[in-house]
Amino acid sequence: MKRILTGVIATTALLGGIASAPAYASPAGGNAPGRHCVVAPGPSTTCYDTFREAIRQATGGRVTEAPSDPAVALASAEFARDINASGLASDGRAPVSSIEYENPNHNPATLTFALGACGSDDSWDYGLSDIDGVDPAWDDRISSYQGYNGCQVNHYEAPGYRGDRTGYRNSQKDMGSMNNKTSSLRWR
Ligand SMILES: [Ca+2]
Ligand SMILES: [Ca+2]
Repeated sequence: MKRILTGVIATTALLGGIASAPAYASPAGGNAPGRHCVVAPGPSTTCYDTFREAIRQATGGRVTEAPSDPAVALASAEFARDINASGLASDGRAPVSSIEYENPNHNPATLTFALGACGSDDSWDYGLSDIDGVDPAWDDRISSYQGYNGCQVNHYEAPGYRGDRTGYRNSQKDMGSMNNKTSSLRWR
């Protein structure tokens, strides 16, 4: 099933079975650089002061002891195991699909997409056609990323999955020519 996040139009029909995910409040001016933001189905974006709190919220309280430094978390096999294991729970909450980072090498500000796990085939599972719809502060800002729960991520230069792209990958510490260009994304 494909789920499309337009950023401005979100209906329960579009979101199917994950519409029952816990409600996340909309940000109230919480998109300043340096924050740790979580995108849940809806879509809704909520930002937190610390990476640990963002991960706690993104995993529905299942991962409470994430390292406070995102780069340290990304280097931790235990953290990856915890994030993937948290996606196995069938409580209606969407598992973490990927974590996107402001700078290369997985730091310091983060944007966690908790849209769901990904299937094993080559068709895409989730799409965000314009990152402005969830957080304009993140347009042309992503510089590294890591997929979880079976997800590979494709990053596109322009809205609507157009322009240059990274191709579907599980992780990049350095996005090369796509550094600071992402305006739309797909997960598979
Ligand atoms: Ca950047
Ligand atoms: Ca762009």
